[in-house]
Order: sequence, then C-alpha cells, then structure tokens
Amino acid sequence: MKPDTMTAELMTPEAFEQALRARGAYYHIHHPYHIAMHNGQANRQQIQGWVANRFYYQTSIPLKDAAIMANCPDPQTRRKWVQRILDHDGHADNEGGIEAWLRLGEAVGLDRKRLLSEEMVLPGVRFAVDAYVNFARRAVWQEAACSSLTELFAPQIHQARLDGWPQHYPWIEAAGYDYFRSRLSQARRDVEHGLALAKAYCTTVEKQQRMLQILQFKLDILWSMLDAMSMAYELHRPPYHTVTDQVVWHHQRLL
Ligand code: AHQ
Repeated sequence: MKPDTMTAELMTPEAFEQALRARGAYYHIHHPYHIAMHNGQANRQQIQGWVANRFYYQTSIPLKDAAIMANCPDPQTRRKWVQRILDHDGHADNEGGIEAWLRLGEAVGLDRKRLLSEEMVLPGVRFAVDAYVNFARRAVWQEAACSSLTELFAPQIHQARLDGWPQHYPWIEAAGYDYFRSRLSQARRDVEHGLALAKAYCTTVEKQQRMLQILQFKLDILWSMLDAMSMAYELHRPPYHTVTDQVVWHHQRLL
C-alpha cells in the first residue's frame, strides 16, 4: 500500500489509530516460520535458532530505548520511557527480560554462554536489528518512539506461545515461558504510551503517512529476521553454506 500524501486526507486521531492497527495484517505472526512454530511443526534446531537470534533483538531493545531517551528533551516522557530499559535490564526486585530470555535459552537447551557469545546470530538478523537501533539513534525521537507500536500486536503472539508451545514442545522446560508472560502486561502498558505519543505528534497528513511508513519499516525488520532464520534453519542455506559448513560470519556488535 503506497502512501500518497497528495491524495491522503488528515485522519482523526481515532481513524489514525485504526490505520496503525490495520498494519497488523503484516505482523510477523503471519510469517511461515512463526506459523510453523505455532503449529508445533518446528524442530529443536529451529526453536533454538529462533531463541538465539531473538536474543540479539532483546539485548538491542535497551540500546534502542536509551537512544530515544538521549534524543528526548522532555523529562515527563523520559520518566516513562526509562521503564522500558528497566523491564529488560532488570532492577532491584526484578531480574529483567534479558535474564528471563537467557532462562528461555536454557529451557530450550542452549547454554547462557552460547546466547551471550552471539555466535548463532545470523547476519540478516543482525542487520535488521542494527537498522532498528540506528534508526532510533538518528530519527526524531517521537518517530523512533512510535516505531515500537508493532507491540500493538504483541500480546496476541505472546499469549499464543503460552497457549500452544507447552503441548507442542514438551521438551521445553516451563520456566522458559516466564518472559512471554511478563510481556503481556508490559506490552499493553507500552502501547498505551506509544499510541498517545503518535496521536499527539502526528497532527498533519505528512506526519501520519510517514508514521505509517515507519511502522511498516519496523514490521519489515521483524519479518526480515524470520526470513534469515528460514534460510538457515528451514532451507538449510545459512550464509556461505556453498563454501563451508562452519560459522564464518561476523558475530560482534560493530555498530
Ligand atoms: O519481547 C519484545 C519486546 O521486548 C519488544 C519491545 C518492543 C519495541 O520497543 O520495539 N517490541 C518488542 C517485541 C517483543 N517481542 C516480539 C515477539 O514476537 O515476541 C514482538 C516485538 C514487537 O512487536 O515489536
């Protein structure tokens, strides 16, 4: 759907929210890799690959959120936004999402050191995630903040995992599911703030149409991550597979 600000009309805040929600049609819950995991058709390597690659996304979220805060001059907004960093990095009485994801790793049979080494992170996943962090560093802070609105669709995907994975994958230890449970409420709270920011900021046709493109950019990031995993773990065509069966791609955060 190509945005055309020449003919697009200014939407009311309610209509703009509906337009944002309509992008849910392109959410990665509809990606074949995700559908296979949801239907119990993923094997151990495909689940482990997803957990190890998504770990790079999770550890990049606090960098993304800190970049937004660094660009945001409003203390009121920063006071709210900082909670997102704490949710992942942890604080006094909460281990945080990154620690919970490491436990998800152990629950699927991956040692913490393996995830922390980032040696399983595919180049395509790294490039997609780095594009998100770099966007947050350079963009107008409101645009970067609202790019998190793919979480409009996240509670459904976390709930689907909690509902379906235990039966499909009895080999995954139940302790691993704590992370998905934690996101159900955190995502809903974050989306409320993100939507308020989007409605307050997008007061012209140009800003509304640009924000829809920014949301699509973020949807593309999530979709592209699963494309890279499909190549490696479903089509058995990891990078350089015609040259070597070794992992030779870079696995350092260079940005
Ligand atoms: O676990 C996820 C998470 O912490 C976040 C932060 C948020 C952002 O700031 O962009 N997006 C996000 C997402 C998480 N989980 C994804 C999933 O499928 O488990 C969904 C993803 C998102 O919808 O953007």
